[in-house]
Amino acid sequence: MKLELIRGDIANQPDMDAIVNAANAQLRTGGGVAGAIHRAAGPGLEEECRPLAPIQPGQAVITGAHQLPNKYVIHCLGPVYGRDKPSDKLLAACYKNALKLAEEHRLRSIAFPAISTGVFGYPLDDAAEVAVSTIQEMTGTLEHLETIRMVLFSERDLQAFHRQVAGK
Ligand code: AR6
Repeated sequence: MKLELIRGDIANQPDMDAIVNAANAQLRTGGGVAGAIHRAAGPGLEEECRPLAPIQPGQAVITGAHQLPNKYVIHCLGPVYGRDKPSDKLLAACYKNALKLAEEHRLRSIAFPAISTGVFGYPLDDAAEVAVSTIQEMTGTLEHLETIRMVLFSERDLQAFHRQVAGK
């Protein structure tokens, strides 16, 4: 399994089987990642999401990708930092549950944004530590996934993830 770190837009990852949405509990469009994904996917995505909502912090659900170039969108509800506790366990559960869904669907590639680090206020370095360590812990259980890509929005975010992978 290869862990890639890139700077980019989660809604523009055409070579990935699935992209992960940093969703809200109602699985509606919103700002940030959710806004970008729903805009690119078109209204069919929100329609497919409606009967699956609400979801709980740490939970993940899978839908089709509609007008996105991917096969699936996996929607995760990250913890609101300081409110949904324990935040680190709930954030780790997002990554674990998304990876489990990807495996169940025999996907070979998945791209994640830095869940909870925008509107939900999770400090970036701490979130990077949870994301990278959870992905590394799950590696042994992955049969189908070959590529896990973290798509970071800014250079600063990308560097925080690089530091985690380098163990610094
Ligand atoms: N591609 C990759 N990363 C992005 C993109 C993008 N297009 N846009 C923003 N980011 P957020 P959350 C980064 O707020 O904290 C929504 O309104 C962003 O800089 O999207 O889990 C939902 O409706 C940040 O580092 O997700 C929820 O209500 C990270 O992605 C709520 O926000 C996550 O930012 C979810 O909050």
